[in-house]
Amino acid sequence: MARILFLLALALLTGCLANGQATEPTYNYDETKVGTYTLPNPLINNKGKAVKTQAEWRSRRKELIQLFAENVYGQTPKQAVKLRFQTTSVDSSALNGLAIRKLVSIFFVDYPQLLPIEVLLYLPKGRKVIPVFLGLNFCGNHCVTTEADIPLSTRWMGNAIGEVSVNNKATEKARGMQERRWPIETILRRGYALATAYYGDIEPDYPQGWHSGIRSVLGESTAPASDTTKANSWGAIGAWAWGMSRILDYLQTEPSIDAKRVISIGHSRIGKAAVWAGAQDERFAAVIGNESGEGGAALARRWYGETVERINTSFPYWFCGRYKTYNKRVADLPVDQHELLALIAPRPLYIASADGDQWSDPKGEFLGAAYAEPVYKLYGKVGLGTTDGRPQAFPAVNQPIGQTVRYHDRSGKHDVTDYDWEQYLRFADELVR
Ligand code: GTR
Repeated sequence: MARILFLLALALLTGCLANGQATEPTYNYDETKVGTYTLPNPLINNKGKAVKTQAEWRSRRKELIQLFAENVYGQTPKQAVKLRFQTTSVDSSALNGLAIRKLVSIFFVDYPQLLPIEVLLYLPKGRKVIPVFLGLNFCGNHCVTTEADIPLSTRWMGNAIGEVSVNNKATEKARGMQERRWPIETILRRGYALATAYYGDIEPDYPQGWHSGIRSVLGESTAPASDTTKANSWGAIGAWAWGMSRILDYLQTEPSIDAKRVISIGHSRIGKAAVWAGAQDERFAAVIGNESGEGGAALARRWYGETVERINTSFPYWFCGRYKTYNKRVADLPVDQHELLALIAPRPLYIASADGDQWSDPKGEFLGAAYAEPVYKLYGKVGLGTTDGRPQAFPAVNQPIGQTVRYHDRSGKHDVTDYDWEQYLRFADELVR
């Protein structure tokens, strides 16, 4: 009996430690345990002064970006990087004649040791000046379509993806694996282009991945491998966001693309990057964060689903070192995620959750979007909209709400579905065209 109890205690203890939990859980699914919190006001500047005009917001905006850089994502290097765009293939009759398909390599001229970002671009045939959805993908360009002549990515891939990658390399089985998440033909038929690239081209998603990514040559993380705990060094999310801006640099040179209508889109960890990219880089005309969760749209102070402590434990290399110091004192963070979303204003923003994805905290994502409202108002825009000056009620599933800022809580699991895309296309038709 004593032996059984001992083994049970050991199992519980090691189980907890394996989950990164020392004494208490680092996530919460109990709404009654969320507690109370006070959010920082995006319209009070660092000196405590109220921000009342658009001109004052321009300065406040810079302060907020700096606060997110110093405390959450790390500093994005400001220096310009020389790029060379090389078109490696053009198929003027892709997808059974629906599309022109281009493969373009983005080379880093001054860093020949880095492999290029490989961009896959689908343009609807017969259209000029086309708005575009730009989103990174999780498993290589060969995953988003079954078109057999797209080269299989040779970059590092997570083995967790299953048989589709072996020894951290993609296999032929991966072709089209995430096709369902990228309804390319629908997107093209609606008059949009799609640009995508593997996020691992910018930085492979594992703790030492930065050694072969952009952070090995740019920014503070060129310091020793302990870099991810260095206060301001940028993390992987910052790198992926930076990479999105470099793809936008390329899109600006592509004559058939309407570079003033490039929509930053991303799911989950890539959703965090898509929002941070859109917040910093105002060339993005609109932003879509699909189930971006903790470190994305979800309020950090709302202790629900994944928490700051949990994400910093599981994925320390995604964020800057200082973020970890808030693990047990989230209330001391000088920012919260509604202010990240406010940085998108006055541009259109779509935040989406799924009711089967409580890890991302749907309500926290909704409130993140709702509390960005005052900044949209400063621009004479209605964001998500309010009732008696307060956020409106959390909507029922599959009930999109809002105006310049939109939100839905889809039924189903953590994913990107046709339902999500239908809302994004409608949003783009109404607000980006
Ligand atoms: C989870 C992580 C989330 C989200 C997700 C994903 O493990 O905790 O924040 O990023 O991965 O990217 O699918």
